Amino acid sequence: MTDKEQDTGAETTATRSGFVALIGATNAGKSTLVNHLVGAKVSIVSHKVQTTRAIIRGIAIHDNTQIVFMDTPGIFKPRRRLDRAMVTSAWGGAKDADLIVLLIDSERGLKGDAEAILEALKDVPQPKILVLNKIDRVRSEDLLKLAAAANEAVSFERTFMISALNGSGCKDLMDYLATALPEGPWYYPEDQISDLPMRQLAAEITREKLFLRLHQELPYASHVETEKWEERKDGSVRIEQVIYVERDSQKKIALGKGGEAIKAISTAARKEISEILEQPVHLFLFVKVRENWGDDPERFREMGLDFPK
Ligand SMILES: Nc1nc2c(ncn2[C@@H]2O[C@H](COP(=O)(O)OP(=O)(O)OP(=O)(O)O)[C@@H](O)[C@H]2O)c(=O)[nH]1
Ligand SMILES: [Mg+2]
Repeated sequence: MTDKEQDTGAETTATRSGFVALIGATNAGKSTLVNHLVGAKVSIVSHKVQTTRAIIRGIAIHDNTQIVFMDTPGIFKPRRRLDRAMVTSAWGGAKDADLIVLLIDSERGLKGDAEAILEALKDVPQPKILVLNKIDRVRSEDLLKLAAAANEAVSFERTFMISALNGSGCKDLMDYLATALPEGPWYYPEDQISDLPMRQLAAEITREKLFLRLHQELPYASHVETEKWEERKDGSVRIEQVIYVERDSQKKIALGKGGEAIKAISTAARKEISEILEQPVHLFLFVKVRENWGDDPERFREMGLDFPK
């Protein structure tokens, strides 16, 4: 048996592996789907738009196939420099993939960004799969109409209708992807589920709590970095993170009255990081004003984004 093969008992089957890029408008449910398919939280999710900022790889094994999902930032009309970097990164993810999955929020349909993405997809050479998500929210007649309209615009290999939230239709999608990817050795060790270092995932989790708790412009004006990570003798870990905001007024909102907001964010983040690490966590959050972090190449590098000129 070579390392490309696995003993299934009855016969020897070659392994398969490959990269699947999930692209779509912001808020379509890409990160929710990746987490569901990987079976663990690797990418943060919120009800707000533009939650994911850089490509996150979530790794799943289905039968003898290792599927590396690339969760990408939602595609939308960029305004700020960070927006441009996010959208460029999303299309960059598509370039590197064996298969492209376009995720559409069926409730929103082709309105807005989805239509422009379909247009741009026409020039993408890889095989493309259409996935209509959030079917728990729409009538089946509407789904069929949407599937027909999207298939008219782009030639998709297959169409799936799923709910990333409750998992319906997801097994069919996985069955298909597992056989559609090419034969070859696995890219990652069997037990690896993400390529994100723990320090960065911990910063992302804090950013998710910030997105969930704070409103209006603040989530978009903020950025979280893990600055210190200290394993302690008693088995706990001490983590220090900095929340960067752009203005003093935003710092006040992030802290909240009597520190109420930052305390709630910190408690929620600590609980989740501790569950993932399976060890007690002491989390210290600091809010710093850095006026132009959105134009600072160093911050982009930290996020895993190229800095657009
Ligand atoms: N009802 C319903 N809600 C869903 C489903 N999938 C995702 N959502 C919700 O849609 C919202 C956006 O989900 P995300 O996974 O963050 O979407 P995204 O495409 O990664 O968004 P960006 O990272 O901003 O591009 C969240 O509130 C999810 O809970 C679904 O199948 N049904
Ligand atoms: Mg996302």
